[in-house]
Amino acid sequence: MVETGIEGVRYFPAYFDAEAQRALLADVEAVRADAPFFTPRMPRTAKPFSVQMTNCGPLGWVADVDGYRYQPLHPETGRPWPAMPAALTDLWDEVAAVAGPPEACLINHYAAGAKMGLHQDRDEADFSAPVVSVSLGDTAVFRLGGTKRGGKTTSMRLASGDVIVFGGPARLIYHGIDRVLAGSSSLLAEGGRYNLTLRRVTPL
Ligand code: MD3
Ligand code: FE
Repeated sequence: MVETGIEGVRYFPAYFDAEAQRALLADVEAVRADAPFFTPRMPRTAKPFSVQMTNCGPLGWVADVDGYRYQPLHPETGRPWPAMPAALTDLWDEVAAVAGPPEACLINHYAAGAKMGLHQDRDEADFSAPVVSVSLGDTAVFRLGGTKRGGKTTSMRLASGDVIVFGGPARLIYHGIDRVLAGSSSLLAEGGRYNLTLRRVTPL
């Protein structure tokens, strides 16, 4: 574990080795075969995100004209989200330091050119548990700010296999992905990046 100098942010570079990354990639491919990626949209304007999303676990995060929310069913197939892979619940048990299991794993897919603007994650009913992020594939240029919009920001690179945990005072920080560095990893044959975020949604 590496101290980031940002209170509440714990960084585990190369937490997953190459073999574990390939196993996790197979888990993601099994999830997407059952729960296809959908294109989230901004509430009201319906402007599409450049990132595609799916989920596993009992709840999944969705974004459409009606708003942002967690729900138990895929918005397009109407089926429950696939089960959370054991490798992810094991990761949560090792790094989250809370009593309950993760309830949602949001999977973001960044194809060439995709990015994510600065935002807070605040659609959960309880912020006492951390958010745990796993990166797979091409390296992302990640931006972190403070808990108020418009403050100073810092940049970090998240590479394939890296885990980063946001808890306590960092749970509500602004964050986003400026860009993904094409060709920086050979994990995905087609290039691009997956990010998996494990979350608690309901109070413990
Ligand atoms: C800090 N994902 O899914 S991961 C998201 O790489 C999201 O796809 C980005 O922001 C991605 O909401 C960034 C790092 C991350 C994820 C969730 C956080 C940082 C966070 C939640 C709270 C604070
Ligand atoms: Fe986020």
